[in-house]
Amino acid sequence: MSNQHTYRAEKVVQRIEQLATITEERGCVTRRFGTPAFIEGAALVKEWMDQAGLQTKIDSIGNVRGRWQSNHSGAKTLVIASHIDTVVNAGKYDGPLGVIMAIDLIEQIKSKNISLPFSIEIIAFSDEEGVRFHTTFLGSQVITGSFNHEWLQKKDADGISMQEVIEGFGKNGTTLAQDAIPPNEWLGYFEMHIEQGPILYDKNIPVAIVLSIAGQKRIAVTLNGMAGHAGTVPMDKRSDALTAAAECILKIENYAIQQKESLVATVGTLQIPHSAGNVIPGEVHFTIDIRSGDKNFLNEATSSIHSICNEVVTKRNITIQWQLVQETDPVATDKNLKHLLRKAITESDIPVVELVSGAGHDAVPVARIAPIAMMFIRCFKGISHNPLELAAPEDIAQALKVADAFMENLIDHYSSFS
Ligand code: HGY
Ligand code: MN
Ligand code: MN
Repeated sequence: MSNQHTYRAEKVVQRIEQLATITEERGCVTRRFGTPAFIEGAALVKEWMDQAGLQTKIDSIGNVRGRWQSNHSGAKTLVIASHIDTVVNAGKYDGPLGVIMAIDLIEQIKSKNISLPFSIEIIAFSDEEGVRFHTTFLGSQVITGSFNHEWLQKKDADGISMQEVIEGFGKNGTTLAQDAIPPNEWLGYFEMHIEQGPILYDKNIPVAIVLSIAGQKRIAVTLNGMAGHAGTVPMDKRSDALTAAAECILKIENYAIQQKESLVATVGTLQIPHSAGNVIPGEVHFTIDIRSGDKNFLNEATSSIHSICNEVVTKRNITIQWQLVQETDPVATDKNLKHLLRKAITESDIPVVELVSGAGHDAVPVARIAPIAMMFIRCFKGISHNPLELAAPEDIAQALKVADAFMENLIDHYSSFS
């Protein structure tokens, strides 16, 4: 590995560590959309983009954007992006790695003083995870013009609306539409991201090409039974919302295990309002995250899981509210961009691995209006959404080498037209 790539990778890791010190909670990494920690982290990323000589701004949904304008008339825009919001108690690499590597990539190209045949815009998206308002891809949906203005009224767990959060960082929901990049201006989209799975780790290969990204549905479930005295209500006279939820959750897991070749389903949150040790739970809220690479099967599996829950609550004399909060179809990456990325990997003497992404990414809303490409970078045992998340500097160096070659291929390809 060249010293240059090793040095650049070490600088990427330093920035990863620096950004990770900016968090809502000491002792772990949490930077949810629109929080003071998020705003501070965005300012740091904007500083790095300024240092790279880009035209920078923070847009009305909090995306941090750095643009290198081509002087070719009619030049389209290549967006290189990922996200800087995190889940709760997150790893340091999920999102920030792709943004920080993108800034390094541009610095590298700028040092060559070439005439860029297309514009490049680096974007640090503000809400890929959807942790605060349970609507993922807020930043990329603004960029692609698919943001639903009704979401502005959504409230977080503290009753604060999205509109208030946006006003809190000095922006205004009425200008969201102006922040979109019109479909005809897109050349394409490129995202670098840790794999968040174990395949590259097991194969001992540093990077992979993403073939497609699984579709997902997020469901919010409320079960209502009858709160009661833990000491006086006989066991056969209860409508216990928590035991009903427990039976639903285990049956959902069992169903997904039976369909494990093409499905994952996860109950990631469970809330018991007004809970107390001596009270039979009368109300429970939980969320179901259902994913599949096959759109029809995703729909089929979701209705099967709904039926499973209905059967459980009927026999337990519980009522159920089932709300589809968010859904995205599976998307495929672009064959021309895949070809250039495959070429770059081969030129870097790395075996070509092609993977389907079970994780969602900001590339999903972009795929609706522009060609997308994604490159995965190996992470330690595939661990992610966990403080143990880690990408080795030598893998980042290899990924930078591939990304350099990919950008050269793109620039050569489009220079021949302009
Ligand atoms: O949940 C996901 O797939 C991503 O981490 N937002
Ligand atoms: Mn991510
Ligand atoms: Mn994530």
